[in-house]
Amino acid sequence: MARHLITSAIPYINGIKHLGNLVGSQLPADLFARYQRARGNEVLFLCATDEHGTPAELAAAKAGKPVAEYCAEMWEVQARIAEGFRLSFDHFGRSSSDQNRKLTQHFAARLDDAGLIREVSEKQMYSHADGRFLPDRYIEGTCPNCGFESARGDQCDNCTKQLDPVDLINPHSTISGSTDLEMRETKHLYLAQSKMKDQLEEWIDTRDSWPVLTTSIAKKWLNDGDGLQDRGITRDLDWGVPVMKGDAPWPGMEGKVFYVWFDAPIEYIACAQEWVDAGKGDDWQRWWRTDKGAEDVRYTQFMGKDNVPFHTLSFPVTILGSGEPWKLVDYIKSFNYLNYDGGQFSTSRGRGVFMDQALEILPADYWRWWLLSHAPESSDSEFTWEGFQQDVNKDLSDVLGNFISRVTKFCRSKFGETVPDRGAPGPLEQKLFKDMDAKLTEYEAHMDAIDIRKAAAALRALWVMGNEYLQEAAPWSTIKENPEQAATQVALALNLVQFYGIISAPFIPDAAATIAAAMRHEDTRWPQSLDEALGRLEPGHAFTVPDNLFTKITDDQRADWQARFAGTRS
Ligand code: B3M
Ligand code: ZN
Repeated sequence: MARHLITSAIPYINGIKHLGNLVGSQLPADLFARYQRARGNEVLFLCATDEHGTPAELAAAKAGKPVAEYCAEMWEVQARIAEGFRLSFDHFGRSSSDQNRKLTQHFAARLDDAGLIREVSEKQMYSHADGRFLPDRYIEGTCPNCGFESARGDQCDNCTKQLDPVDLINPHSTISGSTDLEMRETKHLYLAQSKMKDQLEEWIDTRDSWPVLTTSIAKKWLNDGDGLQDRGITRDLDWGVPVMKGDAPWPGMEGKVFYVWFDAPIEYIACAQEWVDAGKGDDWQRWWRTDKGAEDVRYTQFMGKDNVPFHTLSFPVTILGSGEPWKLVDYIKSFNYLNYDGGQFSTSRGRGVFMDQALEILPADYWRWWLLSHAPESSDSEFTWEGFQQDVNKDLSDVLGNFISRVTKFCRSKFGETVPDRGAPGPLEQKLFKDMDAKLTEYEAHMDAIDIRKAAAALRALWVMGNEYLQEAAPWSTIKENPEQAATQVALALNLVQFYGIISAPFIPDAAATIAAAMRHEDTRWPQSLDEALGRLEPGHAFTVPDNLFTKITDDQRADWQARFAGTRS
């Protein structure tokens, strides 16, 4: 039994995420976690909310609430929506937890002991109009690297370059819009990433199996000359992990907090502690400490491409620099962007479909199937309402749903609600077994490799094979001359229904559960072989006809939603 540690990038607390966020981290991570569990492997799947820094402060201010209260409420909201999408986290934590505060302060102390932290007295943007320093997202301006005009103080969304607020050209305050900014003296801690360059490069070079998207971004910032600059890891903010050296005060750092991107990835570890402290597990170290059993864990991270530099450079520096035996990531699955109807999804501009809205109009399986089968893996992909309607109706309703409905209803009308006796397979069945066997192997290989679109295509092909078989075998004709042959065909088709439920569960867990319940066979073990899987429902086994699994999206609905989501979310 293999052991899989799986983390999804932890979404910012500042509001409800859109479908582009979902498909770029939480949803593919859930697919992989469900698949590994189904294969009988041990899985720890963690996610949390990213609660510190300017995004949280700004959103709380906008909502007119104290930031701690705002975060607690939004955590509930995000947790409930995650359940709605059937995201099967073993724990959904919070980066503002005590566990993360302690661990973050611990890492800072270790890094300081290792000589990797230096104090820098620097000039920072101070806004007269706002009466405060302006870190990160409180400043926007033009990216010095690519010229993008709305680059933020910590990162350019256009070219993914990590920035410091002082790098921006024509900066202005995002609080007041004021350009009346002055450089003032303030002291901060810097993480000496540059000292770790060789060690980091060696580590990256031994990760030969990373996807191209991940490696290219990592290498780009490692080698572009100024890519691995030392970075400020503290901020002049109220909300965040107080800068302390372990338990001890850090002279000169009073009133400052760690930068959100310093403590956020540490939450991956703290979240495992939260999982234990919540009574859901009893040993987090065997997942995270290579001296305590984690050496045989395979650790996979999921994230959008803009998060890659922090996971390939900054966080590994934190871990490697600590000199402690923490588990490092084995595989980073990163994603391009999902666009929305000819533009970009945008949280700040409220453009696109947000997770709560999606669940209001359709069940989770519809979204899961479409998003995963169109995951932006090798390039950006686009959501359009026409495409969504067409693909969901075809794949889920015409192909899978229709097969299940025809088979179960036909059996009920001719043989009753039990699996009929099954004779020897004929040439048509032999051919089906052969084709399906090859396709199942292909499906598993793509799932193992986290090639999501290819996996979805293989799964769809398996559904199509069942339909084609039914069409050719035509038990509704066979039954007239050869009822025994028709019984054999129907018994096989019922087993296909059961089989589809099992292998489709990582993509569409609700439909899979409905199928298992209707077939009165809750045995969801992954197929040992095709033969074994297609023999699970024996003659005489009782079943029921499931309710219509997927209702088609009508043109009226589509037009309605298209109009409803054309503007911006208020
Ligand atoms: N919260 C960015 C995002 O939600 C950030 C990810 C942190 S992962 C440690 O896209
Ligand atoms: Zn840029």
